[in-house]
Amino acid sequence: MPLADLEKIFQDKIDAEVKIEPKDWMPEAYRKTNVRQISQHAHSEIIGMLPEGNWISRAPSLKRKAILIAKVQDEAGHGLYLYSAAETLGTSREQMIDDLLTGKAKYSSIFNYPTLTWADMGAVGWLVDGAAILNQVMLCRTSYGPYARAMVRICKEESFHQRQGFETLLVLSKGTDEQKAMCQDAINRWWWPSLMMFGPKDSESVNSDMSIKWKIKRKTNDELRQQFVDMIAEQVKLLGMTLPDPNLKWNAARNHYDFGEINWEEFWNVVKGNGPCNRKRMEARRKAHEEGAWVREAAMAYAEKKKTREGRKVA
Ligand code: BYC
Repeated sequence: MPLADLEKIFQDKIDAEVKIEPKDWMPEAYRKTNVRQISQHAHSEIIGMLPEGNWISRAPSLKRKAILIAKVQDEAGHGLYLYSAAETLGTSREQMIDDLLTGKAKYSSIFNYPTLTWADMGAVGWLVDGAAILNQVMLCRTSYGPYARAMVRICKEESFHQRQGFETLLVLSKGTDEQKAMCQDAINRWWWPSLMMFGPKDSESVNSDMSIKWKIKRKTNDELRQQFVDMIAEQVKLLGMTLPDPNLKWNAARNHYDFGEINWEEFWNVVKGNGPCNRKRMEARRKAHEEGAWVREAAMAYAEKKKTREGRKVA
């Protein structure tokens, strides 16, 4: 069939809200964009375990420790569903992981900031998972079937994560003066990096036009960021805390909150590998990969053995 016809069938499906499945014809650029976004998303889930993993051994009670372990374990699961979704596009897990370890693939800028106090566990859950969830609710309707289906379960788990973060901060916000100050300090440090999670301004977002046309993204970076600001500006009042932005103000004419300018220089600096924890995160990831080599080898040897045994039974 001529290429133009294949492209028309593909775009008609997208326009009619029919999901694209692994064996369907798709433009090479659609495949590549999905591999890029899904694998970067998977890497973010895996690297995202590190800032919170930092607090498992120091959680203030057994209950808090159990909750945090469950959350971090969920993030590992999310990474694995997402690697599997990307594999359906014809890339291998080894390739994706190699791209991460050699610095070719990105992961979310947010995980390059340090988690300094227990309140950071609350702020990460409330703000970071809160930002992630807005983006991911939209991705439940993304046009690539395996990605959309992975997101449904991920969103259910993320909404629990966000609530546990908010509850952690709520307890601190009703505590001693020191705990209140710790809560405010964590919000101050995580607010601006959370806004950066949504990516560059629409006018600077190189991938958005095609991704919106192909319904990989259903909302733009700025639309989601505004939705997040509107949501958090209200929720922060319940904590009796403030957001560190003197320009945050309700705008009745727009029916949205106005907010101050993001430090884009900081954002690009972190994306390029020069954030406060980029090197540390990659070192930890490389170490874990090397130390896990024997597990991968053992799993492969077991799979081979099982295949040979089953082959013998059939013979
Ligand atoms: N950080 O054209 P644009 C979680 C890059 S984890 C780093 O707008 P796009 C959690 C972008 O990749 C959830 N890089 O891109 C886990 C592009 O560069 P390339 C993470 C960023 O793809 C553990 C360039 O900038 N969520 O919840 O159309 C514990 C231009 O940008 C960032 C996802 O991964 C950034 N923040 O839109 C707790 C969601 N932003 O690739 C919580 C899935 C942009 O061309 N991803 N860049 O070299 C997406 O929805 C989209 O990829 C983005 C960016 C909205 C992030």
